[in-house]
Amino acid sequence: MGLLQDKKGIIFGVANERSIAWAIAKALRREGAHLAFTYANKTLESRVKPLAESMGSEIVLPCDVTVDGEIDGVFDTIKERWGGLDIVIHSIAFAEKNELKGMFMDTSREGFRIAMDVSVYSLVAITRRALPLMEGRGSSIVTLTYYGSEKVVKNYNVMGVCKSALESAVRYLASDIGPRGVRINAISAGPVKTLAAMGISGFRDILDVVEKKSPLRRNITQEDVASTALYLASSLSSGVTGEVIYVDSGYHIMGV
Ligand code: NAD
Ligand code: IMJ
Repeated sequence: MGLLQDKKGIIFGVANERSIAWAIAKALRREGAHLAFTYANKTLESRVKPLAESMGSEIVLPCDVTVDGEIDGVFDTIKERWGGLDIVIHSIAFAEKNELKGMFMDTSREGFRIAMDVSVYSLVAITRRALPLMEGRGSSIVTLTYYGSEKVVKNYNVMGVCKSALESAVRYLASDIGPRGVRINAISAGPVKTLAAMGISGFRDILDVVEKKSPLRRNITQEDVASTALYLASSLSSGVTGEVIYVDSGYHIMGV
């Protein structure tokens, strides 16, 4: 029997087969979970649907997280179809491309708002709606963060400020939902080549630095992240909440 036999989970943030969310979905499915998927827009619908169908998922729903009505629609459907929910994977981030270069101090008011809305507020909005379906069944919420929340990483700019807020939100949400038996944690993943890393100038150099300086002397893979997500989604982590767990080959522990 799998670690997640007959558990019900929803995955936010699959864009393609390279997405961290997709690797997590595969790991959860392997352990027996039934999964629902959401997609951000029409273009992604055609990418996400075949992936979801390839693992026998029957629930694939539109959800642009900047639209309250779409998040409502997702949880209305989950309530109707499943009546309850054990796992939420939040693997979403977005900043406008021009905000991910140059100086942080040049971040526009609108660029800041959009990045915070999509990358941080979405976790709050999702958690609030998921809670009634998740309480009292040992459920777990997992989100994704990055080292740029705590140290300055070139070009990460407003996303770094968003990830600081996201990690803090994980702690406040953990305090809110813990008494109702629901856990929430973040995985701080090392750099990995996905759509969200494409076209970022200097990304190759960052991968090289991690390979040279991290204790494990290698970059991480989506599967490394997925294994930790599986642990956080399952009862193996039943005493863990409000935490940020690093899956970064140990990179963040190093000084000079
Ligand atoms: P990805 O591009 O595959 O995933 C990002 C997802 O965010 C996409 O599926 C996209 O559709 C979704 N998204 C963006 N705007 C949205 C909106 N308005 N509504 C709904 N969904 C929206 O890239 P990824 O690397 O798998 O990123 C997943 C998570 O992992 C992000 O939170 C990212 O910050 C985090 N992360 C990535 C890395 C890395 O190096 N790739 C490292 C650490 C953390
Ligand atoms: C992103 C930008 C700058 C430096 C970066 C990254 N480094 C890493 C990332 C060093 C590892 C990837 N990452 C951790 C992210 O959270 C990416 C978020 C992101 C990426 C894009 C690219 C395309 C776009 N908007 C984006 N918004 C958020 O238009």
